[in-house]
Amino acid sequence: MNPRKALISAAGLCLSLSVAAIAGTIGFSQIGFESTWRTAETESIKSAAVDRGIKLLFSDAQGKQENQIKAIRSFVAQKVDGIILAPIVETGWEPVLREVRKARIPLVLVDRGIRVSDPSLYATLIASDFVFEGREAAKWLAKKMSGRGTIVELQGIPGAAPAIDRKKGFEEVLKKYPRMSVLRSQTGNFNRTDGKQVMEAFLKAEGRNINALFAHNDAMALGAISAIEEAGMKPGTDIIIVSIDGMKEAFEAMVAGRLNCTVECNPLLGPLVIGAMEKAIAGEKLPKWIKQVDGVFPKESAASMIGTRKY
Ligand code: GYE
Repeated sequence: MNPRKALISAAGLCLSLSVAAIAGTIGFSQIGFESTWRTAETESIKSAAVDRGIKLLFSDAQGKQENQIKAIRSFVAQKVDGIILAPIVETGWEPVLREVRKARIPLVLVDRGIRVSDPSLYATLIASDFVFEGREAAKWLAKKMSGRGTIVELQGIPGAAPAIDRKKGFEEVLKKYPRMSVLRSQTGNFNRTDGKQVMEAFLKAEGRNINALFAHNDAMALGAISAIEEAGMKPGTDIIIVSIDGMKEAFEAMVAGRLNCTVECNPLLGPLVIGAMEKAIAGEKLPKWIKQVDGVFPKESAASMIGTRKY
């Protein structure tokens, strides 16, 4: 090949490589729509893909891990350039992720971590530190309750990283306060309806013995707020409530005095996720955890902060 021709075909190769890296097809396996937090995340990822000219194949698993596994297999069969996975639970991913690696498709985890023996099964995890969030919720509550009182806890989906780690962080701090105790702790599956139902059961069993509620997300706290009101009590006053996510709706509840504190967990991860995916496709090595930094927002900050909330 003459040098000129070689140069032209090299340029052509570069062009097609960069087009493949930037404007390929990516599959996204989402958990479902358990909360508006998740809807905000989905929208963020979809619009970041559009901004980068990427074709996004979206699959909603309707809350079932088996559907996520099926979706991943179908992405592999379709020979996508990359896969984004929001894993519903921590375990059970190794076999399917090995298939993905064998097909040489980079996989980016978003918003929840997984437990695998071999970290090379995924490129990176983009998520918050849930142990930190649980600790912050407990620290805020301990201060508010002056180190004494009874708590009920609404947990997230059993086996999900944020449910496990938020509980862990919360308990870790609570150990320092022997006069604070968790009366009851049960899952509300990260959704509003279950949050309300489980809070109704807590109220039936414990009545006015409950001083505080720790909800693993805002959606369940909002459901619980309705249950408390229907039981003739004042949420935010009769029962102190701290939750996690920092949704605009939580800020509205704080402005209305029905919620006391929310610990942020940012779902607007689209640009970060797509950016990381492009790097992974280009063969760049990424840090194993791209950690999000979250703030704590007590009721007192709600009125001045609500205008800045984007989800
Ligand atoms: O807190 C919750 C959601 O995985 C971090 O899942 C996420 C959590 C979030 O449905 O609202």
